[in-house]
Amino acid sequence: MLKITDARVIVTCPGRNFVTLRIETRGGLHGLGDATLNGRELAVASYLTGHIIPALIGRDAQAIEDIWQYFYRGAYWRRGPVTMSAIAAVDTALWDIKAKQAGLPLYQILGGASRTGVMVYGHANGSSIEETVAEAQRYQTMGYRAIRLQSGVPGLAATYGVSRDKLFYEPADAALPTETIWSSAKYLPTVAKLFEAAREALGWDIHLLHDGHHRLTPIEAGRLGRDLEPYRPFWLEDATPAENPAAFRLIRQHTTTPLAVGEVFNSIWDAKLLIEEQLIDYIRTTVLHAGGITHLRRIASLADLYGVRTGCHGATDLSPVCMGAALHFDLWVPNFGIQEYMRHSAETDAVFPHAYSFNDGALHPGEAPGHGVDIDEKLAAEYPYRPASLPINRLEDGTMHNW
Ligand code: CS2
Ligand code: MG
Repeated sequence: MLKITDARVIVTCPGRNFVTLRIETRGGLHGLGDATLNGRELAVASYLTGHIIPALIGRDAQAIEDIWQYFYRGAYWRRGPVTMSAIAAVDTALWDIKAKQAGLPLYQILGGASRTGVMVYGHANGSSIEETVAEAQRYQTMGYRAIRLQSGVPGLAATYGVSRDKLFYEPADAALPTETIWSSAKYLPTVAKLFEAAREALGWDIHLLHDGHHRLTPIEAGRLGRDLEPYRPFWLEDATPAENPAAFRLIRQHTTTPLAVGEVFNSIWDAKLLIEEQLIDYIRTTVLHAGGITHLRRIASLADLYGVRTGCHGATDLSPVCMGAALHFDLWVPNFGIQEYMRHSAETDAVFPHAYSFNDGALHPGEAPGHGVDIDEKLAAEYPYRPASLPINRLEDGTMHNW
């Protein structure tokens, strides 16, 4: 019995808000889990503090599966991003402890390395096609083998994925939601032009990706997928909102462009139909928002049966704790596809010292026992929580739309 003696939630804002769960055990081993939900951080912190931690103290930290089932099956009001992010933080912290107890890096506990490194994709964005392509060339020079392209849209003041700061992208830019204006009619003609220019400049020996960010109708998504086929994208992400997975049947009728979905999913049930009908090619669920390592392994195993590969979400609003744990998962998982890698700021990296490192277009989690990420609580305390909301989107006539 490795008794859980204490657990606490650490909220810190080194440039953006992060929520971290720390679990302590008798004998001094501790584990960390990421519980960050962009724009809803305090909801998860409160769920952990009020409903999870009181029932966690005194349990056996080794009983990862039973604890997962206790907090999932034991909650009458199941699923949803808040609940599953909280369960994920517990699960990740317990896997961290399990591996530390064995004195091994987490990937060894999961089944060992299935590859030498974790191919990642970086984010090239710019206000114009030219600026975006130039940024992509910079990533190519840095050794990235996969690059996501997001460009400004003529006639729109803002669009998804184009940031003021080239280093990292943080959309939660105000206490109350910033209102942005969207036009699919203005956006759609620009993407193929962007990819044509990128292929011209970067060549064909590099993977190029794009995120539609939930904004198109199914037929518009099918059209965009077809427009991009000559430029062989690695994937088109969130081409249409996935609340209705059946919409992807229509997209599949019109394009062979690979489709990626799932960063907003929080359980296997969200992904089941898309995977079983092979309506997607990559599943984007994460260690953080989809119930931790324990549940993400189940999703990956279902996906493996249908030739669907993993493509875990890895934006700056997922902390280095999530990235560290994800990389151990990525190194092990047999049907690995790619890992998103939006670099964190220097102040974030200082709060979360970590063992993972980048080399030749790939990340490696390192060989430190556990997931290899820690938190400097003294430094974390210097960055108090700051209210921040994700933007909302309206069409040009004022109609509410997906951001
Ligand atoms: C995006 C995210 O990285 C991605 O693919 O969809 O940046 C997303 O917008 C943020 O994680 C939302 O908080
Ligand atoms: Mg996305």
